[in-house]
Amino acid sequence: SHFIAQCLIKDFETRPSVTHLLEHPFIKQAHGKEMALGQQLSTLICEQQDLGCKLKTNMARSRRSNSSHRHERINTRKTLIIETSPDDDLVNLEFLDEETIIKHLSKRYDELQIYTYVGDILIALNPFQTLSIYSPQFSKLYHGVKRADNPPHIFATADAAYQGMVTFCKDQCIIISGESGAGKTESAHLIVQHLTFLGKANNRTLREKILQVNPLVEAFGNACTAINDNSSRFGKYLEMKFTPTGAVMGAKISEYLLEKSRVIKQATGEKNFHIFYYIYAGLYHQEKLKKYRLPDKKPPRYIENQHGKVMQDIVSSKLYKEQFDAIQDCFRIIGFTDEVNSVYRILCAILNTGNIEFTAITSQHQTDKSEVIDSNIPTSFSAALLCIGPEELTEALTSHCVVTRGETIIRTNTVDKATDVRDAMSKALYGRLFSWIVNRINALLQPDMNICGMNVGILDIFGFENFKKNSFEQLCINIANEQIQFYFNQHIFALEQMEYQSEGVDASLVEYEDNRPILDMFLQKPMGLLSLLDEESRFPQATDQTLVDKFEDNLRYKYFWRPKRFELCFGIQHYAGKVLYNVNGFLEKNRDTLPADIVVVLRTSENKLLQQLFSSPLTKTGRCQRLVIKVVYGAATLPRQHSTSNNVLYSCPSHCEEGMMRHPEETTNMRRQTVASYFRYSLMDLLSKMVVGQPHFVRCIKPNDDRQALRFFKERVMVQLRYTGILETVNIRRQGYSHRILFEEFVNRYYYLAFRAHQMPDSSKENAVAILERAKLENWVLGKTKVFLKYYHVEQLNLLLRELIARVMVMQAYTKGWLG
Ligand code: AOV
Ligand code: MG
Repeated sequence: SHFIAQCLIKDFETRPSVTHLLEHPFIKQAHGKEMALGQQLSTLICEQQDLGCKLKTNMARSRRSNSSHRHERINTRKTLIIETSPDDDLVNLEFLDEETIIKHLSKRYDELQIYTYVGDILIALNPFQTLSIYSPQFSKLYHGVKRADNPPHIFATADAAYQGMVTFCKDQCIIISGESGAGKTESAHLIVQHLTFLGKANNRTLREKILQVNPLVEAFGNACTAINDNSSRFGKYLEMKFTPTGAVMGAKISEYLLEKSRVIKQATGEKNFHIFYYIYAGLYHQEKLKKYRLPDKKPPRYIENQHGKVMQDIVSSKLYKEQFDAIQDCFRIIGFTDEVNSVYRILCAILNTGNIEFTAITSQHQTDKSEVIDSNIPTSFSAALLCIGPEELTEALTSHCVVTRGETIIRTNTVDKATDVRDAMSKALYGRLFSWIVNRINALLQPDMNICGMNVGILDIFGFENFKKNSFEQLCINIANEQIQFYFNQHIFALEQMEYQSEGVDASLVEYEDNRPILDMFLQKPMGLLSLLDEESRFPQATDQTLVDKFEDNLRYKYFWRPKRFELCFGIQHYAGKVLYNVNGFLEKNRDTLPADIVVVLRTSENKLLQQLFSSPLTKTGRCQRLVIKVVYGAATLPRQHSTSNNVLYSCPSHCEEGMMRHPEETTNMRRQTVASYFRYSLMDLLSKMVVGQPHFVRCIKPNDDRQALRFFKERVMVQLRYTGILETVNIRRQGYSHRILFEEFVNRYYYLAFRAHQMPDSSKENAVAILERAKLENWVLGKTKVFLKYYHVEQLNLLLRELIARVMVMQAYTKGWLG
């Protein structure tokens, strides 16, 4: 309906008034989707008027001119020039080697062309400066046109996903990868921006709500690191839901593995999650610090920069204050109610909890007892904000219950133990609050369940990290990146080449770096690194030393090394480079225990939100059955008949069979969940979501480490191109056939191009050939059961189909005298 409307619009261009046509029966009857089409048409007419007919006519004329170089002024105020160039797609380069690719990317970067295609994959170089190429005019420019008509752009990728979804009623998935600071999160924002533009037929409020989701979630999940001032400290999969006619109708976020340890401690030069600074600065300026029981002379310890910065830095920051206002707006627009007050109370309670300090009590009989210092002020503040008793909280922090032979004994905590309990409580509060916010957003943006819609998923995870000191968090982040790289390889290389062989198609094979052995080393059971970590975490006597020894004794892989026998570190040769990990704290971080005594106290809270957070274990209810995992891993994108034993298949973690996943911190009688096992589950859950959609890849590249505009460091880019396999990708896109469609599906989709509507031809090979010939495509081949197409063929076919249908509709409209 969208393109019929577009076509009609073109026809209406010369007519003075068109609005009466909205009421016309043709518009109302088309496809039985009366209102959708009517609204669509009305929106397009408004857009048309906005843009000015002249511009549109010029653009259409320019497109018709079919020149590869064209100049267009699309913004009268800024006079921006849009120009296509032969190196927009690296596949078109005559000579192909690393040097040539770098030379072209560098030249393009100098000209601020940060985007380049490799066939259907988009390379995005981080510009490290604000570019004026993301305005609504650009959204219009990249809407529903042939890709080669415009220079490469992130909007074109979003548009391809949207068009793919609407045309074939198939879910889509945009996978954004790249190292930390390469521009994944910015790209994800731009994709959401363009998708809300494309799907705007429905309602404005919803659009505004969806646009607030990323800023809100990122205030809680992003933080300043040594590499990126706005680094994602969690993985995010945002699904935008659309009606069958392409109107946006809701959204859903899934979050993965928030780096909770950041709440209690940050590495040198790094900061806590953004929200803590926003709230402190915001409340300071509103003179509400007292209400939330926060100190006004010195910032709370968790956000006090231990590295030389002072209170003034936080409260005088205009940015923090403005962000606080912006976050309040986000909450309001998305539809949060008074709950926001409880969110602030919990955040402030966490800050107060961090200020609780302990001292040892030494008496004749006991040396392992601790008490709270400073007349309990932070403790009582924290307790007041959490609506729990201060004595109960103090008791839960400084002692714990042990049940032996049916008898409950109370044992005291040492200062170290009490400090650990305090920090565990802060982490648990923050982690659960974050999950609650995500769940609440999902409830508020849930689409109408009666409409069977489709979605475009956007994956933005934490990028590959290699700091001076790398810990358990970096290990998890880097394993997740290995997994995404593996998925890319599977999709681009492995599956394609397996199909050439099984279908008897003669196409040269491309060699690529398979990172499956590294993933095996991490994920295999029972001898993979994560399993060994879990095993060691179950021994109370285990130490960092025994852990790293265990790794060294069992991991016989060339990707693993130990620099020196007695040092508490090990190295991994990841797909993206060597990383040295320090095992200090690995076991504790993996166990991530929250003492039952704290849960018991928090459950007594009178605060409704807190009751919700702790009333029952938070669960992820992903049904993670063996079958799902089998499909997820490796065999995922293969058609069923090719699901051979060659594909990677990892066994499902035992807990998945229960159909639910407990939060790892929860202490139970069952065998306790560790962060590693939860992480493994999260990866599977993420993949199971991704593989149902048609993937689109965006590969973000960081041109320099100084975060400077217009600085292109050849060596730095070369490394990223190498480990992401760009040269091989160019090769396979040039030589290969990225689309393989069964004859039956092909004929069903495109028969209209060669047959009459009522003919309903057989889904035979011959009919597929008839369509291909009629469409005048070149360079396709036939397999035993499938048509093998180049990446650009599908776009050509779809455009032909759209044009044909539109022409027929307009002709019908004329024949019936509606437009005459
Ligand atoms: P990341 O998501 O890949 O890192 P970001 O998307 O946060 O990286 O980008 C880092 C910074 O680069 C941003 O804060 C912007 O300043 C700049 N940037 C990136 N893309 C653009 C763009 N298209 N236009 C202008 N500036 C841009 V991490 O989350 O750390 O893996 O964990
Ligand atoms: Mg990010």
